Amino acid sequence: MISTETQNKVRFITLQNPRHLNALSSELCAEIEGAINEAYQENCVCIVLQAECRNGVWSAGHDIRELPLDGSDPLAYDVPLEKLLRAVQTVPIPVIASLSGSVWGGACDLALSCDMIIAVDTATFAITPAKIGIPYNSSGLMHFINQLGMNKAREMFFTAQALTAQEALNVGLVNHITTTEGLDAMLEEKLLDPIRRNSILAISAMKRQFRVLSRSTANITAEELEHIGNWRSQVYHSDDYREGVTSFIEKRSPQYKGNAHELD
Ligand code: YXS
Repeated sequence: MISTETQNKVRFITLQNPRHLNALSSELCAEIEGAINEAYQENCVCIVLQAECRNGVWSAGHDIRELPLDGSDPLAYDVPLEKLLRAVQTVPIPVIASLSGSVWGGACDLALSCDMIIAVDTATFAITPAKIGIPYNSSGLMHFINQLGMNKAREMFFTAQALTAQEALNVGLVNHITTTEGLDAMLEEKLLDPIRRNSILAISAMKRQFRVLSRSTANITAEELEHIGNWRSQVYHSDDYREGVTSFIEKRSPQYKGNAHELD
């Protein structure tokens, strides 16, 4: 249901079930989650989620046919889709959603869970539980509130209407939009090449910090603050940090050798 490819330390994970509009079945969610963890274990510096679209659909969201009708929570903590969303948010390297089509429901939340989104100008974004009578879960609502602010989040959930790519760019949901023909080139130029040139040790520490800070309400626990301090200290005591500073002074490109696992 997926294919994977590595290009110069970046792992591309492609959803390949267009027949079913890449509906996020338990099987597909588990395959994507496994590929994400594998990319990190194999020391990739970045992950790109992309899809083979049909009818302009990147993914139609949770497989509706799998939604339980026995009264159990369709979005419980341990359902495959929720485990996938957490895997995207916690894997300590950047995950980029490259959207060549529309995302619906849980697929919209999957895109929001990524660190950045690049999309074609015909992409649309819809979160549709209200259309299907589903009370979305709190962690999902928090994603949208954090990314979009209360009013835009409430509009998306209450109307279940799709945002256009331009509207998504206007509210900061999307980092870049481009044409279908220009998507891969812009992804490389704007995001992948710069990330490849930078220190993955520093990036990984900051991804871990973003995760803690984005989940914090008004107060962060003392332990979380100390954990952040520890990640940062490991980086600024690292060879990468010295290499970053030295290479700048010596007017040459940095050659980083750090590894995200050093912070595990
Ligand atoms: O009739 P066949 O067997 O060919 O199947 C049809 C659709 O039933 C099927 N399909 C899906 N199957 C399972 N889960 C889905 N989410 C899903 N979406 C579609 O795919 C075949 C082609 O669909 P069709 O004819 O409607 O294609 P289309 O090109 O006319 O329209 C594409 C869509 C995506 C606009 C349309 O299929 C659609 O609106 N799908 C539902 C999108 C949606 O609401 N997704 C949210 C799923 S629930 C979820 O993600 C969370 C639990 S929540 O709701 O809380 O966000």
